[in-house]
Parts: sequence; C-alpha cells; structure tokens
Amino acid sequence: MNAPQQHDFHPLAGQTMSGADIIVQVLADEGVDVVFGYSGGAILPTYDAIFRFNAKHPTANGGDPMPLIVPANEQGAGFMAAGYARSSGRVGVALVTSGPGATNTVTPVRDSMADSTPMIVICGQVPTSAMGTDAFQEAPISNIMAACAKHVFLVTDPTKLEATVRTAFEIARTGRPGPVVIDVPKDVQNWKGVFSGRRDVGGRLPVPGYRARLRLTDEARIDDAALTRFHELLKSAKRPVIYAGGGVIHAEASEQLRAFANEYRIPTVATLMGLGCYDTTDALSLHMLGMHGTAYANYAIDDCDLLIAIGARFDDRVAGVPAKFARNAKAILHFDVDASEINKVKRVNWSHVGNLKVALTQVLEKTRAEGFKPDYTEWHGHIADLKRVHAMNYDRQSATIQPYAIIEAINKITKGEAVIATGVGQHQMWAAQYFDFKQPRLWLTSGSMGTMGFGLPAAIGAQFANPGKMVVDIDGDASVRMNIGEMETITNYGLPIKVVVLNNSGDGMVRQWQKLFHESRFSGSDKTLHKKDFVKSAQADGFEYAVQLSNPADIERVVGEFVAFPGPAFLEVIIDRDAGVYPMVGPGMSYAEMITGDWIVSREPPKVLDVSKTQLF
Ligand SMILES: Cc1ncc(C[n+]2csc(CCOP(=O)(O)OP(=O)(O)O)c2C)c(N)n1
Ligand SMILES: [Mg+2]
Repeated sequence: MNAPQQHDFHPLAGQTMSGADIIVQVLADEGVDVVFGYSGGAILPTYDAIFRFNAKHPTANGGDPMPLIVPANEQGAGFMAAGYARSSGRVGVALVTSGPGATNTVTPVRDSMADSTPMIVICGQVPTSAMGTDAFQEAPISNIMAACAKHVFLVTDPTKLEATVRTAFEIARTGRPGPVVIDVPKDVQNWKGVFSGRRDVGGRLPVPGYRARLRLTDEARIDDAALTRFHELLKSAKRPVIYAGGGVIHAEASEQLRAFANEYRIPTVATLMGLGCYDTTDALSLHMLGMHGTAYANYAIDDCDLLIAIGARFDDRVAGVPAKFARNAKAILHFDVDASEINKVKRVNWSHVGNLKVALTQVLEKTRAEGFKPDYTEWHGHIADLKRVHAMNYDRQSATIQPYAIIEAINKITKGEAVIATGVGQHQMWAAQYFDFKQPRLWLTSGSMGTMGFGLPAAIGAQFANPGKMVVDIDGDASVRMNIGEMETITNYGLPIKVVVLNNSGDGMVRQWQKLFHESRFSGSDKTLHKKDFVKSAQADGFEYAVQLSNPADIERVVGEFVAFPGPAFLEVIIDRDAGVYPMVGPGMSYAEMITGDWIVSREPPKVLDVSKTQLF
C-alpha cells in the first residue's frame, strides 16, 4: 500500500489574495530573505506586495524580513541573486519589470545556466490582453529566455500562479541547479483568488518527466559489479589523481569528497569552478588545473595513471586537446549528476550518473570493506617534488607592483576563509591561482560565460547571504566599469565589501592574447588615455576608504589597513602593465607544452605557438 500522502498547508491557506500577494507569500514560504530588483510599471503590484509584507511582518529588531535591494541596473540584480546563491547554496531571487528590465537580466540568466547557479528571475509582463501587440515595454521574454534558462514559465492562468512559483523553486534547486524565469503579466498580479497554501508536492505543477528523471538520478546507486570494478581500477593504479569540479560544490558533496580523498591521500586538482571543494592549503591539493592552472597540477595530470573526475566536465579550458589530456592515464573514471556529460568530450572507462554525496559514500564504504590500503609513498614524493620545483612564482624584486603580490598579501590576512568575487580577465586568473580556499562557496567567479562585470554585484549578493563574512571583490579596471553603478549600491546599503581594482590600464587578458597571437597590435584594448580617476569615483559613491597604491614598498601596510577597514573600502592598485598570466596552456597545446613564463620552472623548453590549430578565445 502507498503511504498516505502528507499534506502541508500554510496557515493562510484558503484566504483570498491578489496574485502579487501570492507571489510574495510563496517567496516567504521558500525561505527567501532578500530580493534583488528594480521596479517598473509591469511589476508594480508585486513591489507593492513586498512593501506591505515587510510592513506587516517586521523582524525582532524592526527590520524587513524580505528586504528589497535595488541595484543600478537589472544586470546587477541578476548577478546579486547569483552571488547570493553561489555563496550560500540557496536560491537567489531577482524581481524586475517587463521589456528592458527583463532583457537586462538575460546575461545573468545565461551566466547562471552555464555555471549551474540556482536563481529565479520574476519579470513583470504587459497585461495578457496587450501581449503580442508591441505594447509599451513589451518583450517576448519567454522566447528570449527559453534559449538560456533552465526553465521558463509564462503565467497566463492566474489560478496556476501559486503552483508555478513553487515549482520554479523546485526546478531551480534540484538536479543540476539553474535559473528559472517566471514571466507574470500585470493582470495576473492584480487578479484576486484563493491562496491554496499547499506546500507539499501536491501544491506544485505536475512536471512528471522532470521529477521522474530526478528520481532516477537521486535513487541511482552504484551496483555491486560496478563497485567492484571501481575498486579494481583504483587498486591497480599507482598514481591516481582526483579531478574535482563545480558539481561537487553544487551537490554539497565536498565533505564526502574530502573523506574519500583523505582516507587514501589521493592528490586532488580542482577546476576553476571546483576551487574550495578540497582545502587548497592541504599538502595534497594541487590547486587549479587547466589553461591557467598551476604547472604542478597540469604535470600531475600528465603523470597520473588513473584520473577520477568528479562533478567536472572536461571543458575546453581544461581539456583543450582532449586526446592529449591525461595521456598516461590507463583509466578515467567519471561521476556526474548529468548523463549528457559522460563521454561528451573524453571517453571514460567507468562512469556513474547520480547524486555525488551518495556515490562517494558508496565507493568509500566499498574500498573500506575491501580493506584497501594503498601505498602511494612514491607518488606522494613525486607530487611534493612537482609542487616544490614548479611552484607558482613571479619577479619578487620588481620595481613595479606585481599583481600576484597583492593577492598574496590579502591571502596572508584572509587565510582562505574570505569570500572572493572577481571580474573576468587576468585578475580573475591571478585570484584563482594565488588565493586559498579552505571551504566551498568562497570563490565566486563567472566561469563558463566569463562575464565581465560579475564581481561587484556578486560580492553584494554574497554579503547579504553571509552578513558576518569578509567579502572581497578582486576586479579589473575594465571589468569593474561594466557594472560600476553598483559601487554606489555597496555604500547605499553600508556593506563592508572590500573592492580591489588591479589597474593595468586596459583589457589585460585581451592584450596578452594580442601579444601572443596578433603581433602586439592592441586593437581596442588600451585604456592608457582613459580619464577615470577610480579613487575620486569611489569617493563620489560614498566610500570613506578609497586609496591608490602604486609603490611596492607600501603593499603590506596599505593592504593591511584596507582589509581592516570596518566599512566599504576601495583600493586601486597600479600594477605592472606587462604582467602576464602564467602558466598558460595555449590553444592547441598539450599540458607538456604549457608556457610557464620567466619565473615558473618548466619541464620542457617552450614551444612556438601555432594559432592556426584553434579559433577558441
Ligand atoms: C562582457 C564581456 N565582454 C568582453 C569580454 C572579453 N574579455 C575577456 S577578458 C577582457 C579584458 C578584461 O579587462 P580587465 O577587467 O581590466 O581585466 P584584466 O585582464 O586587465 O585583469 C575582455 C574584454 C568578456 N569576457 N565579457
Ligand atoms: Mg585591466
């Protein structure tokens, strides 16, 4: 017999409410404690509902239970919601008006899809009677977003509004997380009807296909034969490496990953998105692999005889030349929640699709039961040599500030415990390489999309999700300009975020590629003649601490002062314009051919780059 179905009703069930009130009530039910958004005609009823909700339910200290945080631009709201989600694992919410308000969130929606970030964007829409007439501020949001969101709902039947909003949360946070867009016409917000208040699955839309797929992966277990095969493959390896990706963080499986890796002391590399899933200060952490990974991580990948990929997808920044990736591995094993990632880029010898927490627990139980006791002494010695000989390094005597020194100086204070957000470019890679991350969800960066302008709003969202935590934004002079309006958002809300701009007077990463592949023709990437005074700009935005640092002798003192400042603080650092990101695995190159620059020891003399092999940026 089936167990009796549990019904869970909200105390307000059965009451008559407006559509807008229903939206806000469901947000509250789902635990939403902050909304990021910008108002406008088509979303006014819901803005009004939030105002009334907050007035009616003050917190113990008289505050708003669901504060509404207003950005300078809706793109900012989207990235705030994403920063909130990435740093907490909870669903971030953005609330915007129709037309331009909604289209301004396309970039964060696509960014969140590409990096598997759970987020909900609620957009106002023109009234149903006006839809399709090119009405004022009408845009075909469900069509536009369908191509880049995990799911889109256009609510035309107001009786389905409540179930739709509840289902949106379910879809955003389950399986491979992602953004869900809900387009709500104004008449649907103004409609009055009964609040069902049903919070269990019966109060949601029937999405049988989706739930069936979820159940399959949730209930998937590695069967005995596969467990035995896993154990055999592991047992026959002398030089195993774990290659851990963002999936470990999304699945909240960092603890299980650490338990498995540490039980056998298996060296671990992380992708850009996986940083923090394994403590980077551990002796067996090889930090990041890939195009700009550490030389020792990439060499370890070349030297390993078994690669265990966990929640990682062999993307082109890691396996640019799939055939040469992990070329000495006798076997590759792959755990993922998404079946479409298996054998997508690289053929694997063993795979499992399912919940990572469960799968990692299963393999650890199996290997324990088998009394697996590997002796990796030789491999550990090799790893220690790789880390020592090919350590990250730079010109420590330089007369100009080297960007790496700034990250190192901040890291010395924050010790792998601060939340770090970034823009996109060289500064992003330097931050990834030189910061430590002791825990997951501390590293917020736009990985797959590589969206400049991500840093400031993501840091804001993260500070709301983690009020007591140190949040640092490491930005580029170009990236920060993209959403520079959000500097004022930081001071408007008195957020103690530390904003660093590594100023190399231009699009450094673009310049690096132009140097390598376009004979140093710096087309459109030079900002030496730009007029912006970043310190004055920060002061104008209300930053009481706004300082420029240009002398290497002042680094320790100024960075110390800056990090210790109790409120919002801004630091512009004039860095060596020619500083590069090394190592670099150029297009078409294998890890063995990686360029390590002047300060990191390479195993092979650098090769001449052949750009013709790929058109990838
Ligand atoms: C929205 C967007 N536009 C263009 C690019 C292409 N792009 C990648 S890095 C980069 C330069 C970034 O310059 P800056 O923020 O100053 O960082 P730096 O590389 O100098 O550290 C550009 C233009 C991008 N990633 N995102
Ligand atoms: Mg720059």
